[in-house]
This record gives sequence, structure tokens and C-alpha cells, in this order.
Amino acid sequence: MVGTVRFNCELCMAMCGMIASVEDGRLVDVKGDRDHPASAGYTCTKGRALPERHHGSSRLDFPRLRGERVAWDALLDDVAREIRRLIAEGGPNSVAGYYATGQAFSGGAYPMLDLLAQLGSNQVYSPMTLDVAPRLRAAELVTGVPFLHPSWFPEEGPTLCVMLGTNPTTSGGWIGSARSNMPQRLRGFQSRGGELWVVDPRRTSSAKRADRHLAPRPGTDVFLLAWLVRELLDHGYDALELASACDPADVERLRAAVAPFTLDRVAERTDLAADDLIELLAAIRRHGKVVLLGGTCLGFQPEGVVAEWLALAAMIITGSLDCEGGLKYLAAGNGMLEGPPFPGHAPEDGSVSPGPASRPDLDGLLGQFPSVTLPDEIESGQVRALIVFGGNPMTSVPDPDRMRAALAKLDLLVVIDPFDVEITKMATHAMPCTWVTERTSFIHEPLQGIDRSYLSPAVVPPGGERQQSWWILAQLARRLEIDLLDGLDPDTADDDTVVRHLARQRADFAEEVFAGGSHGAPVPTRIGWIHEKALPGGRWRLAPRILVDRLAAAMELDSGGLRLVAGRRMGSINSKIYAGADGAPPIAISAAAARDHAITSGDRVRVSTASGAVEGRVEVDATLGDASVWINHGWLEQNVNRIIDRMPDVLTLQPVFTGIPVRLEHIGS
Ligand SMILES: Nc1nc2c(c(=O)[nH]1)N[C@H]1C(S)=C(S)[C@@H](COP(=O)(O)OP(=O)(O)OC[C@H]3O[C@@H](n4cnc5c(=O)[nH]c(N)nc54)[C@H](O)[C@@H]3O)O[C@H]1N2
Ligand SMILES: Nc1nc2c(c(=O)[nH]1)N[C@H]1C(S)=C(S)[C@@H](COP(=O)(O)OP(=O)(O)OC[C@H]3O[C@@H](n4cnc5c(=O)[nH]c(N)nc54)[C@H](O)[C@@H]3O)O[C@H]1N2
Ligand code: SF4
Ligand SMILES: [Mo]
Repeated sequence: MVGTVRFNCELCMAMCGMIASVEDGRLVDVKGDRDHPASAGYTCTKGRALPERHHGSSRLDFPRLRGERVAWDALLDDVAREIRRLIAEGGPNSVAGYYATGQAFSGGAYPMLDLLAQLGSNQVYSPMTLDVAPRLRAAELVTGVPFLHPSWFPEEGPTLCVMLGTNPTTSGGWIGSARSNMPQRLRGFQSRGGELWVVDPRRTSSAKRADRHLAPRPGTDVFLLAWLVRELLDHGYDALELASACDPADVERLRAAVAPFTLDRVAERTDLAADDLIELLAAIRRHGKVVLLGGTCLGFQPEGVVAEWLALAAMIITGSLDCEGGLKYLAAGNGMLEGPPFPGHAPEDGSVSPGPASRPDLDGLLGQFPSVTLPDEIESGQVRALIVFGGNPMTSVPDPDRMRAALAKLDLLVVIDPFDVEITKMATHAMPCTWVTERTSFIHEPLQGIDRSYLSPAVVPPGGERQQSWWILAQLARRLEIDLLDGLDPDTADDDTVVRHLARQRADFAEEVFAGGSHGAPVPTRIGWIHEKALPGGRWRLAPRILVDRLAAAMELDSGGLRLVAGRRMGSINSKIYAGADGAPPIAISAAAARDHAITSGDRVRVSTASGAVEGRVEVDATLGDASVWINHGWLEQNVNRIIDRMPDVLTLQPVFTGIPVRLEHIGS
């Protein structure tokens, strides 16, 4: 039988519309859906390689108990028995969950969180504290609500966009910029008079499209942003927004906080030419409103949370947020948009969440424990069982050797993954789940910046003995006398029914999304609702005390020497290669670093910090700014997390991944 099915690629947040050709239950081809309202036919190499990866040899096909193939029932019974035993011995917090990127956007995480909650465990870990924590914390301190983030549409709003620490034409975007077809949409933006600036130590695919590219020293965005706020408060601000939506005392506090960030100082710290800085400021004043589109590497910097705040502050004072002609905020549903004002706001110094028992020096964040503390909790005997759902803590968390040793100590390491990867090979219980084209997905993550919600249908039946994630979790839960499906029977319910049922609980416009299928429905939004419904007393908390104090300390931040730069590549998503060649890309160093260290492409180098060292082949990369050493993360051998400090930022509970000082050595030719 031959047929075509429309679905969404879910490998990154762009969620491109695809058309699959299916022959006798096999995925033979996928291509971009030209009629798709968001992607208009756009795809990338990863999406186009779906059939090859789907039917490739790296899939996990059968359940395994301590390395031996077993039947699902036997596997689930064993996990349930062990969980009961561990809870009887050590309480519900013996069981931890790490849910991550592999399932982040297709709705799979919700049953997992429900399972942990119903077990009574507060041992929840995720890349929230490896990725978005600075953005969440800054939003919480400024709006009182951690999940509110402005979202940029190139087709509307400000005519000036300044990207900082993001490369959406390669990554598919992030919070506020998760968009398909970015190359064409950026071209459209520019052809309508939009001006694009990219601030990035590397001349990226986005930088190449920009009207202007500024390559600062890594980790110095906080200086640039503080100076912009300083100057805009003098001239270029939106007087109405300052008067009506800000507290005058906050404005004065902000003014005082940024006062020391003079042009000379900022030029010296960032290594940017004073003329370039002045032209950027002039562009903002000329356009009036501005999108300061931060990505992961804005928050990954040593003062990332401060930089996140200053980007918000600059947009607030120019009337660029939730004002006519500015950026909108996406709502989770019509209820959020039209309902009563938000009831509770975080206290002015931010919410406090309980931290892990083994690390009394650290808090948690928004109901989760910092991912860096997972090994501490295992080593102390607090955590004895871990369920890993779509993640790879050995490549995503600092100190991978310690993480690996800790994982090996667990009584129970349950891994739910569609691929047979390092972590499934270590698992005591390996559970094969379905992948993108084998499941129905309800993609609804407006608060993560995805501007349309979709119902993407299954295209082919599950291969091997793979099961739907909800089935795996609900079957396990049932054995622990927990119902995750709200009365539906996991033995008999079909995928489409369960996914729609769970979707209705998450979105009040779910039926519209179902009707749109893989073309989806736009998530509701309108200008003004943040001022009306969300801001405490209708005002931004423009100058949170805790961040003002941090900014004063940031002035002393050293930015000299060679610096590590984080950043993504086209073919892989974190640790999973979805297209192109296997193996880690070379360590990339700037031409200046190569000259200073007498290194040429192909040499072996060691890059080290006080935390450790990473070794590999080098490539001299002309796109890198002088101070930069770029090491892509996600690799077990050439693991950049060996040189990342395990101690997280106290306010965000997240490690610093970019802009840290490194030593470079030549170790062989
Ligand atoms: N192809 C691909 N796509 C992905 C992923 C992937 O691994 N591969 N991962 C997905 C995930 S989990 C996420 S969170 C998103 C992230 O999406 P993005 O945030 O867009 O991530 P990157 O593409 O790494 O862009 C970060 C940019 O910041 C730059 N940078 C590094 N340090 C600094 C600095 O100090 N200052 C400034 N101004 N810039 C700096 C880097 O050179 C890089 O170009 O991407 C998602 N999409
Ligand atoms: N040094 C450094 N460290 C970093 C970063 C960095 O830039 N530098 N980036 C950070 C960021 S932004 C993030 S998000 C984290 C990522 O951290 P993780 O999410 O822990 O890492 P991934 O490699 O994305 O893990 C994805 C796993 O999900 C599996 N998977 C794929 N599809 C599916 C699916 O459909 N279902 C299930 N159940 N599993 C699936 C894959 O096989 C893989 O094992 O790493 C963080 N760590
Ligand atoms: S940009 Fe590529 S990986 Fe991301 S959704 Fe589109 S096709 Fe998939
Ligand atoms: Mo991420």
C-alpha cells in the first residue's frame, strides 16, 4: 500500500510541516509541506533524514532487563517491584526522574511529571537547569511569573532585531524565536525594511544574513546591554511606558545601576569598536522599538541572568514589550488571555524552591532540583532509582565522569528511548519507545515559544516491540496503583484517543488544533494582555534589587584571555546525530589563537580549566572571533562538560556554559 501523510518534524522547535510517503508500513520518503502555514516547504538535513534514521540500525527495538531481551510485562513488573521496595526502604524520594529534550515538545513529559508527583517524589530533574533557567529567573524577577516570555514574529512588531547568543537559522530557534523557515522569513523581514544585527563571537549562518555582525569577546554581553540601557534611559525611551508601567523609584535605581557602564569601559571589555556600539545605539533610536532576541548563549554566560534582565529592561523602556508595534507574549490558551488577572506573583527577590538534601548549599528552582546535583543525590544514597526519559545526562551535565560513575551505582536505571545509545546500554531496564513518525503528538508549547500548536498523526505503525511513551508510563503507574490516563485503560485505548484526551486537559482550544492537524492553529495572543492580566499592579519590576546587586559585581568581571564558546551544529541535536557524519566535530579555534600557540588544523590540542580537560583534533576556524575556542557539546569522548564547573549560579541553579576562560595546549600533530 502506498500513501502520503502530513505530519510535523519534532526534532527541533521549528516543528516543520512534512509530507511522508509510506509504502507497506515503511517510511520511504519525507519532503517539506509547501502548503504548511508556518514552514512553507522548508526542511533541514535532519528532517529530511528521518526515514533513514527511523529504519536505521541504531533503533532500540526490544525491551531489555539487565542486558537480556524480555517481554514487556516482565520488564514492567520488575521495575514496579523494585520501585515499591526502594520506596518502602527510603521513601518516595528514592525515585528520581530526568525528562529531557527527546520528548520535550511532543507532550510526553506530562505523564512523566504526573507519575513522579503521584508517587510523592520531589526528585525532578531536566534541562530546565541546563538551558532556560536564566531566562525563567529573569522573567520571574521582572514580571513575577517565570513562564512569560516575549515572542518575535519577523512579519510584525519592531523593525530592528538584534540577536544575542542565538543562531536560529541553524537551531530552529528557542524561546521567543522557535520558528520554521527562518532563512526566508529573515529575508522577508529585511526586504520590508527590517534591520538585522547579530551579536555573536562567531560568524554564524544567522550572522552571514545580518545587516551587521558584531563579534564581542565571549561572555561580555552584560556590558553591552548595560551600556545600551544607560544610553536609552537618557534618550530613546518610551516616556508613556515608563510613566504608566514602571515605578519611578525602579527607573531611578536602574539608571544608577547602569551609570558606571560608560562607552569606553564597554568597548574595552567587549573588544567592540566604539563606533560600532554607537551605530547600534543609533539604530535602536532610529527604529524606536527593538527586539533583543536572546538565545541560550545569552543566559549561558557568567552573568547570564543579569544579561537576560538587561535585555528585558531595554525592551521595556523602549516600549517594545506588549505595546502596539512591539513584541507579543503567547498565551497557553484563551482562558489565560481573557480570564481574570493572575492570582499570585513571585516575591520581589524571586521564588525559593526546596533543594536536594545532599546539597544544603543549593536551592531548587520552580519545583525541580538542579541537574548538576543528580550525582550528589545518588552518591549520598538519597536517589536509588532514576527514570531517564528522552535525555542523556552523561553529555548534557558538567562532570560526565562523575555522572557516569553515579549512574552505575543506581539500583534501578530505567531508560525510555527510541534509540540504542550509551545510556540505554547502561540501563538496568531499557524501554524502547516510539519516535516522531510512529506516534500521535500534541505539540503545544506556547510558553516555550512555539507559536502554533499541532496535532501530528502517526505515519507508520511502531516497529519492533516499541510502545508509546504514555503506554509505558501508564502501565508502570498502574502496577503502582496510579492512574495517569484519567480513567482510560492503557491495555485497550489507542494512541490517537489518549493523546487527544490528554490534549484537552492542556489546551482550551484543543479542538481547533485537532482540526488543523499538522498545519495546526495559532496560539492565542494579543497586545496588552500582559499589562492587564499578568504584571503585578500593571507594572514591570524594572530593577529587581537582587539583579541590581549582581550588576554592580559584574563590573569587576574579567573578560581577558581565551574563552570557551558554546554553540550548536546543523546535523545533530545535542547528543543525537540525525544527519551527516558520525563523530565529534573538531575543536574550533580562532586564527589568532592558532598563531599565538603555533597550532595548525589537524593538530591535537588539550583545552582545560580548573574543572578538567578535553582533548581532540583542532580546526582553525576563520569565522571565530580572536578570543574564541568553540567546542560543540553532546559527545561522550570529546566531552566539553569535562571543563565546565559543576557549581551552578546560585540564582539560576544552572552551570555557566559559555564565555569561561580556558587554557589551550598543543599536544600532538
Ligand atoms: N541543529 C541543532 N538544532 C538545535 C539543537 C542542536 O543541538 N542542533 N539544540 C536544540 C536545543 S536543546 C536548544 S536549547 C536550541 C538552542 O538554540 P540557540 O540558542 O539558537 O542555540 P545556538 O545555535 O547554539 O546559538 C547560540 C549562539 O550563541 C553564540 N555564543 C556563544 N557564546 C556567546 C556569548 O558569550 N555571547 C554571544 N552574544 N553569543 C555567544 C554561539 O556562537 C552560537 O552561535 O537549539 C535547538 N535546536
Ligand atoms: N556544555 C554544554 N552543555 C549543555 C549545553 C551546551 O550548549 N553546552 N546545552 C544544554 C541544553 S540547551 C540542553 S537542552 C541539554 C540537553 O540535554 P539532554 O536532553 O539530556 O540531551 P539530549 O542529547 O538532547 O538527549 C536526548 C535523548 O533523547 C532521545 N530521544 C530522541 N527522540 C526521542 C523521543 O521521541 N522520545 C524519547 N523518549 N527519547 C528520545 C535521544 O536518543 C537521546 O538519548 O544539554 C545542555 N548541556
Ligand atoms: S528545522 Fe529541521 S529538525 Fe527542525 S523541525 Fe524543521 S526539519 Fe525538523
Ligand atoms: Mo536546550
